[in-house]
Amino acid sequence: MKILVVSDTHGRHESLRRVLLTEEPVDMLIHCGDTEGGEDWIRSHTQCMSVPIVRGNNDFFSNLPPELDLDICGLKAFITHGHGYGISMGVERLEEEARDRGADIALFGHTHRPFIEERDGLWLINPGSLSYPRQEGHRHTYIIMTVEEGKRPVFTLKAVD
Ligand SMILES: [Mn+2]
Repeated sequence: MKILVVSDTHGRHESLRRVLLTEEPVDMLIHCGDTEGGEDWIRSHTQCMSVPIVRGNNDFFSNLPPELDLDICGLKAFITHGHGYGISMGVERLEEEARDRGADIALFGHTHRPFIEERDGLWLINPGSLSYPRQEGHRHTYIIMTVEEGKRPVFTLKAVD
């Protein structure tokens, strides 16, 4: 399975449009929150039928779910925006929650900085922001996650040119 993981688009879709042109077809598009009202645009501009999106701290009036636990090819993925776990201060509280849930992968956003790290069998993954990146260089980033039953997931960080 090829899964596109994005976050923090904040209603601006120029980069996401380019990512979809480059990466589709994908089997799943995961958005880790802060669509800022863009969820309808996103769902209608991808060919993908599976588009899990969680609510971010700027998604005030949405009825998106705050968090999701998904089974992806036998891997348990915990999806959250992350602001509820003090993610700007560090990943420790998120890591604890993900372990409590028995997750193999925690997907989050909020910091607008890409992050890929494996800690004792738990993957902590943040694709960064496709609209307002804050990491050095300020590139609009996303992650392609490749999963196959019984194999280790592969996470590739990519940037929009
Ligand atoms: Mn944000």
